[in-house]
Amino acid sequence: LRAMKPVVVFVLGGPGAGKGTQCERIVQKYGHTHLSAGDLLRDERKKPDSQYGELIDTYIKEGKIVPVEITISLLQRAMDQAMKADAQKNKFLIDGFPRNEDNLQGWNKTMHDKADVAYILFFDCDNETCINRCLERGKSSGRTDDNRESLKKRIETYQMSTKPIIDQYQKMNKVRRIDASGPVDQVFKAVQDMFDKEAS
Ligand code: UP5
Ligand code: MG
Repeated sequence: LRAMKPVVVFVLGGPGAGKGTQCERIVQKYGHTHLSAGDLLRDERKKPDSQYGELIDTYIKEGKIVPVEITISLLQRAMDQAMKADAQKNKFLIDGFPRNEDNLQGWNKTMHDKADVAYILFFDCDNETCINRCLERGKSSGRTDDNRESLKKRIETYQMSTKPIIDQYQKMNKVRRIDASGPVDQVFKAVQDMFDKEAS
């Protein structure tokens, strides 16, 4: 059996929109491999020998977007590892990426012949709900960016840099929008309807 080319769904939406939560459910039901760019960056930051630890730290606290070379190298490594473990498991959810033009260009440059992007799964959620979810999580998450000051910047970055990327894909009819403001089960119901339609 030949190794299959990875097929990628980019999962986007504001901070706290529920990207990670819904990706976990999708993995259980549809068997994708879930790669969260934010989680990969946080893991990298924790490594004592990482040359990027401090940079990642600062960017995350400030809600700024890490230079794409770093993020892409982490994503590529994680994809390679997953494909090595199971070459037939080629469906990926890439969560929280691409967040800006730099990310998108970096992806296109490095990955255009290595993976196909199927569409953007867009979890659409109002800012207030997003902020409240992250503040609630902040009581126990230990995330350095789940506080009002960082959240203000994360929302700003999302509106200024990430929304235009979603709009760009929308013009190519490559956005699947899900209302993400309701309870988890309700959102996942909409996700399933979408996935089942997409597959048929
Ligand atoms: N929750 C989830 N769904 C809910 C629902 N329907 N109803 C009620 N509560 C719900 O959920 C957030 C919280 O809300 C949880 O407590 C959950 O239980 C609850 P989660 O599923 O974690 O939402 P998610 O959208 O994944 O939120 P997250 O905080 O992860 O979003 P961000 O996009 O802000 O964070 P990410 O980890 O992707 O990025 C963090 C930072 O890393 C960025 O700000 C940036 O500095 C950096 N970064 C880059 O530089 N480049 C990248 O490519 C990626 C990240
Ligand atoms: Mg997340």
